[in-house]
Amino acid sequence: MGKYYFLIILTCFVIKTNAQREVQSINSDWKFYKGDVKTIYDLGSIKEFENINIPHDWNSADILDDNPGYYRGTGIYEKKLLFWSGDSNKNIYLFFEGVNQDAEVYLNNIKIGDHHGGYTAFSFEISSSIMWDKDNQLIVKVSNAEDPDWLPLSGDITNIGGIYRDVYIIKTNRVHFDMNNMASTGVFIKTDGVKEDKSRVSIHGAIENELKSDKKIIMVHEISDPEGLLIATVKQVIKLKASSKTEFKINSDVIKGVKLWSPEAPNLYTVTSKIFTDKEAILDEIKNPLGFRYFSLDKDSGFYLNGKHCFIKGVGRQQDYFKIGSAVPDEVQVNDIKMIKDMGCNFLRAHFPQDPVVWDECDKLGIMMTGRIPLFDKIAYTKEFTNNTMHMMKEMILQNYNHPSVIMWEYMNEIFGGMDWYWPKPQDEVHMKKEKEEVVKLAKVMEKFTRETDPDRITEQVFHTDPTPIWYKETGLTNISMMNGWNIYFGWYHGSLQTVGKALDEFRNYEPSVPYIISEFGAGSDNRIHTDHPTVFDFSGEYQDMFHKVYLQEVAKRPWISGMCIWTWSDFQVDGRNDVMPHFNNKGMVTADRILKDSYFLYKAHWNPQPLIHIAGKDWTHRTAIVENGFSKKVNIYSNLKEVELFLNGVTIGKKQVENNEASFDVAFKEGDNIIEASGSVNGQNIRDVTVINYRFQNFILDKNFNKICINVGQSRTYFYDPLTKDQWLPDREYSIGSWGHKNGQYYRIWNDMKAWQGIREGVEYNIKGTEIDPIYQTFLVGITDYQVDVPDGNYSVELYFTEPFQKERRLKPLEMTGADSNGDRVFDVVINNITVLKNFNIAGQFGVQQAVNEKFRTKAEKGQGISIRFNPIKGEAILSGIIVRKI
Ligand code: GCB
Ligand code: CA
Repeated sequence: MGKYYFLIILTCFVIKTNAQREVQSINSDWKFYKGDVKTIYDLGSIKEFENINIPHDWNSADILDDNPGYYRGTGIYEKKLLFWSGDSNKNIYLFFEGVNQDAEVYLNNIKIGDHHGGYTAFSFEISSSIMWDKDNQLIVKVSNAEDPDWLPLSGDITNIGGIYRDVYIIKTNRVHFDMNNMASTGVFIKTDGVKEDKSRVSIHGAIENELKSDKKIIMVHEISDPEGLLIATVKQVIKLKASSKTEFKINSDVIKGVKLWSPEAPNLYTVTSKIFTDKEAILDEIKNPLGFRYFSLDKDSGFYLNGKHCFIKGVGRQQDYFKIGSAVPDEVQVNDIKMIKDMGCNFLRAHFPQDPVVWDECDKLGIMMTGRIPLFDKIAYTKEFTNNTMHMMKEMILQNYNHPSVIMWEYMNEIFGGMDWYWPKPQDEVHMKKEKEEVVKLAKVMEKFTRETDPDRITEQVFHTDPTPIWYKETGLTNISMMNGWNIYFGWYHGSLQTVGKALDEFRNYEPSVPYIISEFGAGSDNRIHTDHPTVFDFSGEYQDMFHKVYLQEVAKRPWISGMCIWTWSDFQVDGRNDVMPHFNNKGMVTADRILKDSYFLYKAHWNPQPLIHIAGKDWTHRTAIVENGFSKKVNIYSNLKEVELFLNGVTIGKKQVENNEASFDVAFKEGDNIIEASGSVNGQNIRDVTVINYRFQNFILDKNFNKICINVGQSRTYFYDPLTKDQWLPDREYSIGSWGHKNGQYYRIWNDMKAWQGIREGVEYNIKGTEIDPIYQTFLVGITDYQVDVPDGNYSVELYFTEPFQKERRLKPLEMTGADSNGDRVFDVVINNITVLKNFNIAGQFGVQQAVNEKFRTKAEKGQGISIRFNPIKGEAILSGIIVRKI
């Protein structure tokens, strides 16, 4: 009964809306096969189809595993589609929001079309291939294999494979707005005269008549204000020729008193475009966003929106989420934009055109955008490559032309990076000359093309600063676009935090006549790592905050900087990255699963005027302090209030003035839970933040209370918290009587003369296979012979953590001080309390390189001698990464 009623209602609904276009997602119930077939007719032989839903990213697992690289090849998607013959008088389209990277689409074994480039939408008409009232077989053959003619050719991204954005079916009448203009809406909206309050909306586009006869139609565009009230209508009677496309261009009358679009007040108007028959039956209807705003740039004072100075506060974003890779649902993307807004940002940059839902949300929330195509590090010199680059730019512009959020188009990122970083050095002069010439040629083509395609937006290129930024100036690349973006990583990859200000000035002086934006800057952090002594590349949240504070200060002194765009919004997954979190770039303001980091709140305090109090270090909930009795430690509060008061376990510690959005208190922590509350008031409203920090005190002298100690051997500054075991790993130290530590051995400090952290950063950056706690293995002592832990008498378990960090070829280089012998060998015995527990231990030989190895032993401490661990070298020097001693 219920079902029957539902059917009737559904039918009525279909009949009623029949006149207009219908848009429906087809994301569910697909089949997927990772592999290729010879021809489309061989699909029947595939047995291993997997059931999946869209969005789908076939690399979400293999970019996180320990094997280098990820599947780059072909994948086949299949879906059954049923079309009702009642629709046979319609035009039916498939609309893909994004498939990475090449797609071939077949319906019932007929090739419908193909599309290249992973980040733009495309659509195909399928009407003539449909079998009505029957199952239709849709096949999408996707490839993410390297394609020398298509961007991106490089970059810090994963070239994932898959239908990773929504797929839709669109049904229209035979007469409809242009469905054949690069998956755009077919209607393009411009505004003029906004500045003078004489706004005029001009609308152009095309209408397709797929009837075999001429047709007279009435085209209407209704402009509604943010509340939905109709404020203007433009109308035109058009005679459409049979089977043809007719272009139109039409202006509204002057509209006065429009509400401007801005980040503070994103007044979003709508243009509803309709086609009627001359009998007033509706044939088609689409909606487009409209915003009234104008902007300009000044080389000395930055960016102006609607005549007012507007400092650009941005983040860069990838489409990525923890463990699901690029297959990010719309909801997550929308939440991202909301969180970005809440952080106080007014700008978004991405390395590639974002999902349509992102552009929409930016319109709604008032986030300005730069649309960018993924051209990184290098180019190809072919005509195809140039054409493809233009093609992608055009798709991006046409598909997103109407978004008021878009202020800028960008086409090259760090384009000389390829020859600066990857080519064998010394670089080959001929090759370099050629690369420079070709890049400049392409930049000029792209600049002209972008300006012609959209004369109303700013054009931008983005440069890198190390080691040879001068190439950008020498080649004239800095004098082509309307805005120069500089990716500044001083105090991270190179330079130091002391040189940030100088660097900002230096790159501006390359081309003082061109407006300047910091298009990227950032530092990584892993919320398992914390420290009281932040140092470059330690991946502590404390260093990340310190880094960002310096940038905020230096930028504030320079009015000519149009804005700063943090790299990056969230930690994101990239197969090839190593460091403390292999496969992640962790420069995010939030983690890959969207946990807010302290830096997020630092910016929020600076950029979002809503009252905020945040206790920095809140995510460092489980701490260990190496202390004798109690101890005192600074707690920083990020706030935009004038004054904050801090309470420890309900008792006030005092009030402090907030300076530079920060107040700092000395807190005498006790062992166990410490309830920290910060509070203040503004306009009679009480604002507070509260957290519980648990301290475990580790006495310096190991006494009868000793239970367990975890030592991150070879790491002298940072604490590491393992969320799985809840172990708190302490930094290593030199031995002193009654305590623990190494008697000898060298902290291995990574060697790389290009990097800021040369000789500072402890350990190596490699992915250690077979573990999640890479930072324990990545840091180690070389040349250790004695480690001593002065536990009281009793029975203990001793767990030793090892890895051979170096490939043989590095072990063979004496300069690298890996401690291997001249044959690259390293063999040693391990003796615990005079018992040899590991004989001829050869890590590389037995386990391979960069493998996590741990060995557990039992031992007895007697006569007040504690536990002594000896490493007797046989070939080369011994190496040790970590120790856990536990009472049993
Ligand atoms: C850059 C790139 C970006 C990287 C970033 C980094 O300059 O534009 O794609 O992810 O550096 O974190 O190294
Ligand atoms: Ca270690």
